[in-house]
Amino acid sequence: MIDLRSDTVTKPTPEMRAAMAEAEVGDDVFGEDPTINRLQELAAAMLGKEAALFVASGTMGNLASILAHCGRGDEVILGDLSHTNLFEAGGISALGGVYPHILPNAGDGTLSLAEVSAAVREDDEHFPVSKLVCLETTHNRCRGVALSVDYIDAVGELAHARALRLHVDGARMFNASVALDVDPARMVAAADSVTFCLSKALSAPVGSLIVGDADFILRARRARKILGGGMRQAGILAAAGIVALQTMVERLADDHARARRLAEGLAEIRSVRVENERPATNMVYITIDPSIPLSDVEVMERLAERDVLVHDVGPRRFRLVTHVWVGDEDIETALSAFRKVLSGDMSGFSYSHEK
Ligand code: TLP
Repeated sequence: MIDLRSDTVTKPTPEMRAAMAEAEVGDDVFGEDPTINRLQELAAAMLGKEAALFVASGTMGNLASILAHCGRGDEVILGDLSHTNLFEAGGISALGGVYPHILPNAGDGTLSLAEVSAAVREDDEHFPVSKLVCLETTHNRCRGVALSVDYIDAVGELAHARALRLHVDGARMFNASVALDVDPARMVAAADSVTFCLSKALSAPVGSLIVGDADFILRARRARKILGGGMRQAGILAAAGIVALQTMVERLADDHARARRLAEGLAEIRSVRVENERPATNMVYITIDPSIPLSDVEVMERLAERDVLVHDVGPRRFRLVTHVWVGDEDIETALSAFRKVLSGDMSGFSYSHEK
């Protein structure tokens, strides 16, 4: 199967499995897992922050971070298309009593600085207390765009000037730093906290990290415990994470090149509109012309019959994500599957795919 649904589907590399088998472990709730400690030190050093915390997932990383920054009734400013707003089950409100102040994301993943500034509340008993701004890079629903360093700096400056903190959901921040060719620590220098994931494009089986200053990480550790995320001999997982950080970052450029080839090929198919013809990183978003007499489910089924899996973000829209398990030939096979399915070869209709 050529699984383009997400980079979350990547499986551990042989080197990761070997490191997992041999990992030295201990009780991490006591702070005694040497492999987790090593991973946390590595993550903090790579991102230029004081400390780091290993958590089970990106969702837990964002939630524990927001709980560490905000109390009940505090307000967080975030984008309408952010993963935290759309796909984290409203956890910040459900579990933290944190009030979301939602602003529209522009197509490039940014929030308008003027709108962020206007969203910060005055000190008045009628209002929630503004505490935090959240950004996302790369931005998933904004087609994998990477926020520029200047923009992250500007939001950090604005937030800090108003006594707010900045959290970055950097689930795919290494895709961003590779695409921008900028040092990861520099990229998030303005952020007070960052979540990044090991189990997406970096191909580790489980886990994310939160980074920030030492006091913040202590509070995040408490939040992780409340969420039931204090793990014991999880050094087995952290061992794969160390390999991921050491071996899987540079190669992300290959995924980005393949996403560009995929986008180019798809753009040649008449019934496909590629939303990001020059993908910034590893995601391609497409819309299928309404004249194609197949439902979204049928499109996916027909592609799956040709060994290609895509993610339905409907209606008529699909996301395709490249990652380490998708090679050059797979891209060509996927393009040929799209051409066949959308030209009706196997669908009982005739539709030329030529533009
Ligand atoms: N994103 C997943 C799905 O939930 C959509 C994917 O396939 O892209 N932040 C961002 C920007 C993410 O894209 C994701 C996962 C998360 C956080 C949450 O990470 P996990 O799945 O580890 O909780």
